[in-house]
Amino acid sequence: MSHKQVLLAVVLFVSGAVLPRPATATKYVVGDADGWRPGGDYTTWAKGKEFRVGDTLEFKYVKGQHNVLNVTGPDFQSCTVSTTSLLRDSGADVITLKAAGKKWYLCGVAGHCQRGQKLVITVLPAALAPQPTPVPSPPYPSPPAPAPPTPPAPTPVPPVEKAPPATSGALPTTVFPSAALAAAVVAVAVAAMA
Ligand SMILES: [Cu+2]
Repeated sequence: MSHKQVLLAVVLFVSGAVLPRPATATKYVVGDADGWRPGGDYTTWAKGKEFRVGDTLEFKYVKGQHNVLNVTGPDFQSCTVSTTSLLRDSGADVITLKAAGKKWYLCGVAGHCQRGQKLVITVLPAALAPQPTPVPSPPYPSPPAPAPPTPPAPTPVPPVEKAPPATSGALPTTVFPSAALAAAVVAVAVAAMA
């Protein structure tokens, strides 16, 4: 293998097998298919999820029927609608989590917060840069990485063979291609000169 081919093989292997996944922000749809509504269980929905700075929350609901307020912990507990709360009411409110810590959201429509339309989450700092070994040791061995495709072998260039020494006793029974080629070239050259 030439250096070029080795390099190509390494590039194919790296890009196909061990390239780390890019760290992307996660988009959470609050309540998933149920959306943002009274009677939703957003404590259960948030359970086990890892919210990080840079992730987004999307509150989906019928515009005009609900809204989204970003409130304090005490207001969250008491379902108090503060006039200074961040209000979103587009029906598809995307909120980017910009700082770590607890965040409290509720619907400001009368009675909805009391009926469970409230969400508290804990936002973690942004994920660190990709680690060299981000995967925890799995309980079972990982499947072997697929072998990189073998690039087609180049057409071998026959080395220029020197004519066997005239004193050689045993003459070859086969004619070397290069010898035949040389003979043909000589023949053509002679013909051209004639
Ligand atoms: Cu509501």
